[in-house]
Amino acid sequence: MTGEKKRVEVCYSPSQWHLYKNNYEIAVVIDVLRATSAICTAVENGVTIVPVSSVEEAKDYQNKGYIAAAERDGQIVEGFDMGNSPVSYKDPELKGKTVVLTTTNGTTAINIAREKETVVIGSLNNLDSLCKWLKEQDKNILLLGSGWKDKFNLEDTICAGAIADELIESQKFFAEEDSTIAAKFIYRSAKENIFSFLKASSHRKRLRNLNLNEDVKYCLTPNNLTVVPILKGDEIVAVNLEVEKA
Ligand code: 3SL
Repeated sequence: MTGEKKRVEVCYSPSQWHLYKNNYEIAVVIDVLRATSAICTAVENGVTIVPVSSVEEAKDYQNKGYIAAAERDGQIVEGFDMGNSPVSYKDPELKGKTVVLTTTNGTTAINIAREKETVVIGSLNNLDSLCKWLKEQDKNILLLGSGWKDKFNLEDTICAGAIADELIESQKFFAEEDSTIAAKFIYRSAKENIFSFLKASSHRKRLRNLNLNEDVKYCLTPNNLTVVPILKGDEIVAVNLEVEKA
């Protein structure tokens, strides 16, 4: 540890990445509904995830014999057996396997962030263990919300605000951007009941219309997982919390 405070900031969507990206060693990619919640669930269950941006790339992997999962606009893409419902990644049959995954926003955000030295995956599900690990790193951190098709969304902002709040409160981090201050206050307003706070939000409505309310409840449950998933080459695997530093 240098003893010097490090910086933590929030970027609301991949479309703003170029405005925020400089001077951070760690990027945390967040897509609460549902990509990064699904990835955290998968990795905790011993599944390796290969995130790809397009359906075509996922198809190429599938043709080579990989298990491939694809979601667009909340639905499983035709020709794929899986999408990004977190619960589907709890299947004991998947343990020890690799799944190639593409989603509308989350996997693209991961691939945008991969220019950083370290990319880790955040969700409400792994909030506490992720914050604990981030506090141990002594690095500058950018929290990237995946948003919806390049727009701001509330759920990723709440999660980013929760992480920023915890890191700043530890006195090891500071923030200067208004995006971070706003995310922190949105989180503080939402934290007692995130599910009801998001009632009118666009993505909750979209998923409700697809009968995916149970997935939403799962994704909005803080700390039901302890994994910290990290991008290593093309694969997302679990950080070994006992020994690993970024
Ligand atoms: O945007 C994404 O990456 C998806 O998680 C969206 S959805 O929750 O499947 O609609």
